[in-house]
Formats: sequence, C-alpha cells, structure tokens
Amino acid sequence: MSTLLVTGGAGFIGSNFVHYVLSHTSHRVVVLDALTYASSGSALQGLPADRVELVVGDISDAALVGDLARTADAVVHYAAETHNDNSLVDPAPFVQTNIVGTYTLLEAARLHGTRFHHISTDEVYGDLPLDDPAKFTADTPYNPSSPYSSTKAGSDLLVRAWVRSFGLEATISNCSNNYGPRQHVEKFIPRQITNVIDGVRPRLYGKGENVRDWIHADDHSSAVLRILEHGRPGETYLIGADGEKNNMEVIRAILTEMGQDPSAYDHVADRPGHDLRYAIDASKLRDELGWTPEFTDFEAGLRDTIEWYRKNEDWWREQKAAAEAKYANTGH
Ligand code: NAD
Ligand code: TDX
Repeated sequence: MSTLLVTGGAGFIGSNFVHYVLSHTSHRVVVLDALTYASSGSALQGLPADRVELVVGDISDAALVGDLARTADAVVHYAAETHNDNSLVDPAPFVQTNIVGTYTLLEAARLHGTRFHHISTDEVYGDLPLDDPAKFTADTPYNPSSPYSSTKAGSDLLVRAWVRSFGLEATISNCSNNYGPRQHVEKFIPRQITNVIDGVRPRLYGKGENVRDWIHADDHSSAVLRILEHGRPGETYLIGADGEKNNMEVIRAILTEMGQDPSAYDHVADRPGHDLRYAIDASKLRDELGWTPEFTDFEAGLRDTIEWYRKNEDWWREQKAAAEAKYANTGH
C-alpha cells in the first residue's frame, strides 16, 4: 500500500490521521476535503509537499472521486457532517454528505477495486443506561438517535452491503468520543476550554450525567492504521480506550486544570434526544490485531489539549464567534 486517499483530512480526526501516517509510515496521502466550516486550511501545514496533496472537492462528486479512487491503493473515509447539535437544526447536509457522499465513494472503490476503510462512530448503537456495566460490541444492534447518528448508521449499512453484494474489500471502525488538538470549537471539550479562555462560564447540557467514553485522537489514528493494514475485510472493529466520564466530571476537570473554581459552570437546556451513555468494548481490536491505546491518562491529555488551545488562538478565534452565534439561536 502506498497512496492513501483520505477524505475529510482537513478536519479534526482526519488531519490527525494524516499527521500520524506521515510520521509512522512511508505512505503518500491525497486528502480530499470540501473545506467546510468544520475544516481548517492550516490543518495540514508543515507536512512534506512530496507526500501530501490536498484536493479541494466534494465526496459526492462522482467524476472527481472516480479519478482519485483509481490511482489510490486505499480509501480511508473520514469526511462527514459530524455535529449532533447542527443535525438537529438542519439534517439536510448530513443526509447528503454522510449517505450520498459515502455511496459515491463506495461506487468509485467498487469500480476500481480499491481497498476501503470506513470511519464511523459508536453513536450508531444508540445509548446505554447509566446504571448498567454493559458496553457496545460489534454485535450490538443498530439503534441511532439523532439525524447525525442515523446518517452514520446508514453509511455503515451501505458499506456492509457493498462488501456482501459486490465483494468490496472494506472494513469499518466505530470509535468513541475523540479529544485532542485541532477539534472544532463547536464540540464539548474545546468549546468549554475556549469559553474559559474568554472568561465565559462553561455550559453543561441538562444535569450533566451523560457519559462519554473519551479517547485521544492519536489513539484513534493508530487503531485505524492497524485495521487498514491488518484488519480482516468485511469486519467491523470498535475503537475505544476505557475512558468513560460524565460531562460534569469533564467540565470540572477543565476548570481545575485551568486554575478556576470547579463549580463555576452553568446548566443549560438539555439536547433533545440526548444519548445517556456510550461505552466501547474494544477487546476484538485488542485481541485480534494487538492494538493498545497509548494516551490513557485523561488528565494529562486534557492538560496538553488546553495548552494547545491557549497557544493556537489564531487557529480557533474566527470559528469561535461563528459557533457561539449558532448556539445563541438554540439556547445552548
Ligand atoms: P470534523 O467535522 O472535524 O471534520 C470533517 C471534515 O470533513 C472537514 O474537514 C470537512 O471539510 C470535511 N467534509 C465535510 N463534508 C464534506 C464533503 N461533502 N466532501 C468532502 N469533505 C467534506 O469531523 P471529525 O470529528 O474529525 O470526524 C471525522 C470522522 O470521524 C467522521 O466520519 C465522524 O463521524 C467520525 N467520528 C468522530 C468522532 C468524534 O469524536 N469527533 C468519534 C467517532 C467517529
Ligand atoms: O456545550 C456543550 N455542553 C454539553 O454539555 C456541548 C457542545 C456538549 N455537551 C454535551 C453533549 C454530549 O453529552 O457533551 C457531550 C459531548 O458533546 P459533543 O462534543 O457534541 O459530542 P457527541 O454528541 O457526544 O458526539 C461526538 O462523539 C461522537 C462527535 O461530535 C461525533 O461526531 C462522534 O461521532
């Protein structure tokens, strides 16, 4: 394998993967990204021009995608509309990019016999009760709650159908909540860090009891590379690092790390349909492919992430104003 077509490589996790591949392999990367509001033109800055090429375009553009899939050894598909709150305001781009876009890529990979890896989320499984030790596995039935998660579930099912019906050499990974540098400030952790930097109190939806299973974006990248290189075609692997925390604990940790009173946050209206708890059983990935996460100290990872947002205000300042203007319309 030498040329990877990475869709959504100018976004948070996709750009992290590109940096990871560049420093851990000799692969060449072609990034296909539409540079939506969620992307950053500087996400790929500083990477060697002879190994990374950025193609600005839409994954629903069949002609463009066909050309790129023909010359790639594998497609690693990150591009998506990704924010649950946005999907509750306007689901249309979620259906277009997550479903039609994935379909377009699958057809291109089928035509050219290109290896395909589909990046997905644990949210396709719905949620778990708070008072139950159960975790999601690859056998958990799909039960998505939001327009975002239902379009991701739809895209996963398309991939499964292309494997079974057309013999496409594809794998799927469903990962838990990521954190780390370059995450858009609409998302929970960077929103609260940048609020505190701006002297604004963090905002907790509802009671703050909802649990997310946090993983550092670098650990997500190492898992995806492992699946791409050693995963069995047709298989689904769940990615997680046993990082369950409720949202109130996370806000209190951010405030403490940033030298503030840990109770200096506000409760705001809950998210409609808010999933209660996500938790990943990653034993298949660990046992079958020998993967282990490296960044398991959440407080240390959070400290580094806070430091990154403090040092890179130029990167997020413009996006912050736009993200908060959207939240102002929903009472969040
Ligand atoms: P992001 O919103 O930060 O980035 C998405 C990228 O996709 C952006 O660069 C955007 O410009 C690009 N994009 C959007 N629509 C496009 C289109 N039609 N054509 C081409 N490019 C387009 O997202 P992220 O948080 O980095 O998530 C990346 C992937 O990982 C998504 O598939 C998401 O479902 C999945 N995922 C995310 C998380 C998480 O915690 N953020 C967890 C599990 C899985
Ligand atoms: O201001 C906030 N206050 C708050 O309490 C925001 C923005 C969020 N929250 C809560 C909602 C969630 O319980 O924090 C939790 C995390 O919220 P998000 O960052 O919006 O993430 P989530 O909805 O859990 O989805 C994320 O993880 C799975 C990604 O956005 C998805 O793309 C991924 O698939």
